[in-house]
Amino acid sequence: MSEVIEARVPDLGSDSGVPVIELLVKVGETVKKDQGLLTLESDKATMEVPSPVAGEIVEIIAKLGDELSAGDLVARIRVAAAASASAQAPAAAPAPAKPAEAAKPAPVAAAVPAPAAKAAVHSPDNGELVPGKVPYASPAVRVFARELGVDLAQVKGSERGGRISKDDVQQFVKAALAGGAPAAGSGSGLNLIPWPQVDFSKFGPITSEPLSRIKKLSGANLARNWAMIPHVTQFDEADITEMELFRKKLGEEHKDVKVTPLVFLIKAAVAALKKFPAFNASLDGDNLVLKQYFHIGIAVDTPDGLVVPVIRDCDQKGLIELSHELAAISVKAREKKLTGADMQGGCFTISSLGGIGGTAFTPIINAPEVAILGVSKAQTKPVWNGAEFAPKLMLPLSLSYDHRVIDGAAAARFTVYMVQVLADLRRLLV
Ligand code: CAO
Repeated sequence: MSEVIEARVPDLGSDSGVPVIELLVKVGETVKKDQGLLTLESDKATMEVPSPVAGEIVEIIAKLGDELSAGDLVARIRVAAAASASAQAPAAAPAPAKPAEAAKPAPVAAAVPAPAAKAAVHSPDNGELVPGKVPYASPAVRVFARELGVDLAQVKGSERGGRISKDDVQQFVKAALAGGAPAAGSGSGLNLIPWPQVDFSKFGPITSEPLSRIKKLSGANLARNWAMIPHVTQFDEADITEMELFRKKLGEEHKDVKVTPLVFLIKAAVAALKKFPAFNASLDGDNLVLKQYFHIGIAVDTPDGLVVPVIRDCDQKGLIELSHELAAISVKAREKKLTGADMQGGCFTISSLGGIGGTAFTPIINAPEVAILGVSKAQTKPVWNGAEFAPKLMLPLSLSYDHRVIDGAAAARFTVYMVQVLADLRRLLV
């Protein structure tokens, strides 16, 4: 019977966990020795974890978003017959037998990377190559392509074995800009003209500073989401006059935490997500993945840029518990202590600029979510009640939604429902 090998993360040269940004193989797939299994991306480098042997993927343990460190288990690989003998060579040291594994029929050996395996982890700076990946390109080239927004699947590699070089990516971009790339006229690609190159110092004194890491990361995400998702924004206003009285009362009763309108918005959003499940969904090719959990992302403004930590299971939490969690994640965000895990798994995002001002805005959807709620500053306005104008505290809501998934009528119903809930919180009990 063929042997099953454990592929583990090699020495990353750092103690902290590095997030998995890409899974490069599937269960059942045949891999070559040294073929990339997954990609890790730290703030300094992108690295692939190579397969220690040629064989078939039996199980993939690591998931997208996991933070991995040296020695963590990535996958189990059944060694190809020809490679079986070499897999028992010293580089694939036998695993300390765990009782459960010892009972399994196939012998399991851990391919704990020998020191030499470290060379298979590449940073964008050293330009080394990991073979066997489709699209076949080095981490450095993939980082380069990602920065330019180039889909490597569309680029033809000119190097041996169809490997894509940096030059191939540059040629692809040049051809696209000249209108000659496959993208032009084919309905794919943006076919944009180049970004204006301006020497601003010709017009007056300037200074220049690098964008923060958060701005660079969030900027790339925002640009992709804005370009790829057909956004429509639906506006409405909620009468929160009574909600405000209740909020102030709660604030007096709970002096240890600040209760802001945002926690009421979280509860109203959860109620609307329950009533309109298409908003609690993500597109996966031609499928819509409907989530049965209610994790809400909150856009938090920090000196370094925008981050979106996620509050989990908001359907199971009350206003005070949510207020404590909101305070905790805001502090964590501003102290730069959020981990990758804190920002994953969101279903729907709320971006509240209400504490600052403004009447409305068009928030950008936080993909793969399909909708985001923007909240502006509540103002007292005269509202006609059928007999007279009465002063009411009105809260402006701006719901951006992915029109591929959500129709305009559904978006209008969603916001109308949120408005009803916020105007009369008893609806949360219905
Ligand atoms: N209307 C009127 N007042 C509001 C309000 C609203 N919609 N929302 C909050 N307020 C009030 C609060 O009640 C609080 O008043 P007091 O100081 O008198 O108690 C004040 O504004 C400040 O609130 P806050 O900002 O501290 O708290 P919050 O819960 O509303 O928001 C947080 C928390 C972390 C979301 C917020 O601080 C933040 O970072 N917002 C910016 C998000 C952002 O940048 N979005 C843009 C995304 S698109 O680029």
